[in-house]
Amino acid sequence: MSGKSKKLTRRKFIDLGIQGYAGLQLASLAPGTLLSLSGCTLGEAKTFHGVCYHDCPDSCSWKVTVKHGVITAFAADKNNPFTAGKLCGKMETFPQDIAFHPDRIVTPLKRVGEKGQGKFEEISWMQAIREVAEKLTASVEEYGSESVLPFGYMGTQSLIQKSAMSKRFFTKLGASNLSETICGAPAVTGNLLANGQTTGVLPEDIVNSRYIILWGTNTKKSNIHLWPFILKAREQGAKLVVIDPFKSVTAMEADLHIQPMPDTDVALALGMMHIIINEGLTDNDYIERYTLGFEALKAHVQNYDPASVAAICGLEESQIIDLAHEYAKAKPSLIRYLIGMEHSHNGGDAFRAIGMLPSLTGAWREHGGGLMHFTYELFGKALNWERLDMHSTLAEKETRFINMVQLGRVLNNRRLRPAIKTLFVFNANPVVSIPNQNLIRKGLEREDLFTVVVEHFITDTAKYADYIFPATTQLEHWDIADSWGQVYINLNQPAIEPIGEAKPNSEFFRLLAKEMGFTDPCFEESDLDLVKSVVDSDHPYLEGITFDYLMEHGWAKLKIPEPFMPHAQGGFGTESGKCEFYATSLKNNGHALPKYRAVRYRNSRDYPLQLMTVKATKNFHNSSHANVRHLIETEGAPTLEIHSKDALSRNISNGDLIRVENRNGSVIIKARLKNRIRPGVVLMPSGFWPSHIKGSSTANALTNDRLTDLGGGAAIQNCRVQVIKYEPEASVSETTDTHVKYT
Ligand SMILES: Nc1nc2c(c(=O)[nH]1)N[C@H]1C(S)=C(S)[C@@H](COP(=O)(O)OP(=O)(O)OC[C@H]3O[C@@H](n4cnc5c(=O)[nH]c(N)nc54)[C@H](O)[C@@H]3O)O[C@H]1N2
Ligand SMILES: Nc1nc2c(c(=O)[nH]1)N[C@H]1C(S)=C(S)[C@@H](COP(=O)(O)OP(=O)(O)OC[C@H]3O[C@@H](n4cnc5c(=O)[nH]c(N)nc54)[C@H](O)[C@@H]3O)O[C@H]1N2
Ligand code: SF4
Ligand SMILES: [Mo]
Repeated sequence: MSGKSKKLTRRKFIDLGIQGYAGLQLASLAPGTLLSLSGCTLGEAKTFHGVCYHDCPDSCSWKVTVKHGVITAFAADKNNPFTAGKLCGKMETFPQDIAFHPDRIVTPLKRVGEKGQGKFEEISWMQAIREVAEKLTASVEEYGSESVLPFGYMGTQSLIQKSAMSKRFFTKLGASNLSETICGAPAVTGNLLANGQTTGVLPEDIVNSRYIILWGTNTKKSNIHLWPFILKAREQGAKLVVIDPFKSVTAMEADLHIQPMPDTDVALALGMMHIIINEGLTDNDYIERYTLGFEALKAHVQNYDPASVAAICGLEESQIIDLAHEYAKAKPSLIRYLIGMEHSHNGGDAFRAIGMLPSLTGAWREHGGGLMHFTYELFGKALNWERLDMHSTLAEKETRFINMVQLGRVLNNRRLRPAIKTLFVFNANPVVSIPNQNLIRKGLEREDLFTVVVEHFITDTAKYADYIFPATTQLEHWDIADSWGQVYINLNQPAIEPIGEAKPNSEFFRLLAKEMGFTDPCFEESDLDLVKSVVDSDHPYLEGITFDYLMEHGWAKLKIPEPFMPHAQGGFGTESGKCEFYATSLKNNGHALPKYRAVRYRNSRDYPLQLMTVKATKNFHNSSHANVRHLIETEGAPTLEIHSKDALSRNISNGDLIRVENRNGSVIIKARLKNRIRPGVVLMPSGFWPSHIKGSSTANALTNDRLTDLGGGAAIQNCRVQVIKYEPEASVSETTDTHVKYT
């Protein structure tokens, strides 16, 4: 970044910020200096309520104490029983790591270099908004409003800054819609087909379970606040089973780890059904009353005998038989799934088939028995969503949907009518997080593409922007959060003034709406108005949970009648009200019953290994925090898990630098031979920023934008690669910006 801010230099601002956070040198700094940082009045220490903004099932509550405009304490809210007094390691030092990060963007920026080069100059908000509005207006006039694509995702999942104003803006503009499919779409679609809702057993009720299967979810890393409840269940005698092709930190703790080949879970579930049905381990009364299509399912699973399933999954027959017996006989038995295995070709049907198991055994009848998936539908019922997005008052026409998984393909598709000419990226870092990194970069390089990014940092995506606008963090703005993994609603109060000239996402869209001449009153609503409107609902789950209540307490548990046993007596959300083993609506496209479909790979001789790229990092959250030095150091350089058999045949030893490659790209990384993965499969963490890595490519440089069987999700894991020992003279450029050291 070049140039100076008109007020404070960026460097000085950050210095002040860090001193401010540490709460040091209060005596030696004139109060006025600190005031200029925070704008807060002098006086007593004040504590503010807040909530973690990450796309995480836990949505932890926190408290921020500010004195003399300086943050003096930042910690988990000890009163919230789910947060239980602890944020995860990556969030404990959030204020200094993110809000006061020395690379934080503090003014709007305009590109002066080549696209992707990352050269910008500072520009005032007024001027930048004016220029963006002019370009947008001209482009919409020439190419139509659907040539505009908003690529906004879950960088913050709190409701106001996620999409409240942006949704209004893009609806009014008539832009293309983004299908938000990178996370959850196949899992939800699969579960909905079977059960009509994803809400099952509530997280805290897992303590009542006596047989717990964590199926394709790495709880100890990705859902850490559920773990203590699992430990409690184990203290009371529960057996813990983990089903995961990788020996994750969670699998290491299990009583039983079942390690199938990736993307074969649907076959495993159908194989379990084969045994449960044929051996009469079913709850026939439950099936009779509350399910549909049992006879069709019974006939179908005859194809999934233990021998066939063992061959598909790469397991022993006895493992499948024992698992089916134990699961069907244990009471209460619970299956916990979340996201992991949805990123595969068979992902949707895997979620559907597994979601049927509790209805076969009648597990739903027990408190703590059944299926645990998402909780967001409870908030869907309780909160006032219509007021939030105002869609019905703003939409003038139906506009097309663009699948976010295929961003690279879409940006490079010259036959698309209209082609994407303007791209807004906010709450997202697609160059890192979306499949086919190199195709996305190629699309972002297009000279005729106008790209606007709203961010905290110049990410590997923001480097391609024509304009970047500085966004506030959760410490600096109002918000309110629902959750997809628990049942607490949280208020987020701003604790400090925005750093530099940062503004909330909502304000960016308000200013742009004004400049575009959008006069609808809903663009005038403040963030505080929006927060209040969300809880303006008389749903019984919100009884007594008002804005005033949240101002005082910060969070509240939804008033859900207890014990919550949603399907003890049926009550499924499907059209029939039953658990549907057979989906009549899909009769004509071959999807009426869940089915294993083998994927055929081209060039499998050249690329014989199956690559899994998962969120295996403890210290990053997707790509967030992957630019925080101490977290990078704690995490260490990314490694490729490879079985010693596959390594040996390639003359690769533990710690060797290797090149992982396929037709999409190549990644230079170190080998790790811990045999936590099966032969034939390799695993690499996603989340690292390409610009920090030798070779400038990370996991998604190898992945395909192939879609899943259901829900239009990303079949990221159906990816084949070859692995070779890295020869430094190979034609891979090295970056100078290397934070991750290979020593
Ligand atoms: N290979 C592979 N790829 C994957 C996955 C995988 O398992 N393997 N997992 C996928 C999954 S499940 C998900 S959810 C996606 C996540 O993908 P993304 O949603 O793109 O998540 P992040 O990469 O963390 O990027 C979020 C960005 O939002 C920014 N941000 C945070 N708060 C704000 C704010 O208030 N305003 C603005 N304007 N910006 C903000 C952060 O700085 C960050 O750069 O990744 C997916 N990608
Ligand atoms: N530390 C940390 N926590 C996070 C995140 C993060 O980036 N870092 N991201 C957050 C987000 S956005 C999400 S969506 C959640 C996701 O949380 P999870 O549901 O736990 O999903 P993943 O982390 O994608 O994968 C979980 C496990 O699924 C396994 N898996 C992959 N493919 C298959 C398969 O075909 N079959 C089976 N049985 N298992 C498979 C992987 O090996 C992995 O160990 O975590 C959230 N929490
Ligand atoms: S990332 Fe998840 S576990 Fe960590 S503080 Fe945020 S909500 Fe809690
Ligand atoms: Mo996700």
